[in-house]
Amino acid sequence: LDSQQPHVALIPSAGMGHLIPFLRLAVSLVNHHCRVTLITTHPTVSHAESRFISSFLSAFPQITEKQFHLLPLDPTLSNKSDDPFFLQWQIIRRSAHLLSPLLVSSVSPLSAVISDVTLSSAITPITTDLDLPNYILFTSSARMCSLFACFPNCSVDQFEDDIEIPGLPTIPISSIPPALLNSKSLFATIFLQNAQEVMKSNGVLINTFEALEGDILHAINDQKVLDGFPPLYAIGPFLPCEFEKRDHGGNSPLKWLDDQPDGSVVYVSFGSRTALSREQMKELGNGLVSSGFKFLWVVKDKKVDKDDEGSLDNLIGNELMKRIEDHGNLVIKNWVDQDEILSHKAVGGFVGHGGWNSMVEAAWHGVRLLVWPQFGDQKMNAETVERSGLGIWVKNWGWGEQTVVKGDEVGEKIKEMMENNLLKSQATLIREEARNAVGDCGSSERTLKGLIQKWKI
Ligand code: BUP
Repeated sequence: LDSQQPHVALIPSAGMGHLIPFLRLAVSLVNHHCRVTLITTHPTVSHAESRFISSFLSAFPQITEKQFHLLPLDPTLSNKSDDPFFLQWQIIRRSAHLLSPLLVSSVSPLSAVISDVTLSSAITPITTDLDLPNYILFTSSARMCSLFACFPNCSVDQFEDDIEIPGLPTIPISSIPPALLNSKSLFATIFLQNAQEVMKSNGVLINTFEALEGDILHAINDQKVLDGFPPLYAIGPFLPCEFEKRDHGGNSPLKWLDDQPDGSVVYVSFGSRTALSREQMKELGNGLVSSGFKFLWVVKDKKVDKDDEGSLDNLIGNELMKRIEDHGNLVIKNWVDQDEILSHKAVGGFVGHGGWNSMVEAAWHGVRLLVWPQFGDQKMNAETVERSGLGIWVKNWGWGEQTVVKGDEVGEKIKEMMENNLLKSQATLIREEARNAVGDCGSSERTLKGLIQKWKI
């Protein structure tokens, strides 16, 4: 074994928005000559997670898999959330003590453990006990990280005004993830514990880059936001990889995209765990048709793919479905290769929920955005996207479960996004900056190399 070769263990959390960045980070570490151990949780919540893990492991036989068999859910928590992914985070946290033997029995000793931020307060005691360098992957924007850093100093129950973030613009109360507004909620309790514990970590890695969130990265790293916050390593964009490609059995949307004029198509997807209400789905469909732009719409009906079995006609209704198809549009209800779509020259705009991975993917491909936040960190992500000039969002559209936005309004906003030439040129510029960031002398590449250097014995 090369004694100079760092060995890194990765511990992802549940949900594609958490797994995908870990797998992409793993590939990047391998490309930078690190040895990688991936901790895989069993069972997973969704089919998509299992499929990605197995295709990843067959593409990278040099990566060691350590299977982490989870305990059952603490029965007292089963009524605390209706989100199976959030409950799985609790299961992983509860099972964390079972990780110790997986982290010590490695063939070569570990140089670093990188775990998802949703698990940090459960994992830090384990890494401390084993005397292992402990890093966190913050699976959201730097903007959200600024709230995370300040959260222990905020008195949640007094959240009435905008939240002061030292060194940065304030965060409007309306953008704070609703679950954080009740200090007694399980989500707020865990968020707080993670924010406290992260202070003991050796560093925080994040999928963002200078041109997208430079001011926020500097404010955090200059200790303006919070004195003593660990170094924040911006090493994005994380690049989509070959192992993620899927055989569509001849049904790839690419064939349809190939027939559309350059930059003419609106791609619509609300991520892997957001199902819009039936009513909102109909309004969105009407809005898309009324925008006059061609669209490719990925529909989801249930939070977890295993439960999502209804037919498209049932979901959208025959009448709307017919109008959509008569106008020559495409609606899909399966997992698509989002990277393949965003990189297609026919795609000109993206209507998305503000999931951070998707936002960074849009930046990577220079596709302008209409962000429509549904829950969690998504309004904060939308704000950061708007500030960068990559997209727009409508602040008064409210959270997903609270309001139904009318089709006409949606159609108008889509038109505004697609017809805005400033957004278009800014998106092209950000694409270039994203590529510079991970290029040979780019900021993210230098940061990652410096970090790996620290891990060498
Ligand atoms: Br759906 C879907 N194909 O069909 P986000 C998603 N993705 O490649 P989320 C596909 O999943 P959280 C599909 O490219 C991105 O990498 C997409 O992550 C990919 O949102 C990932 O964008 C989705 O962060 O997770 O899934 O809602 O809210 O936890 O960030």
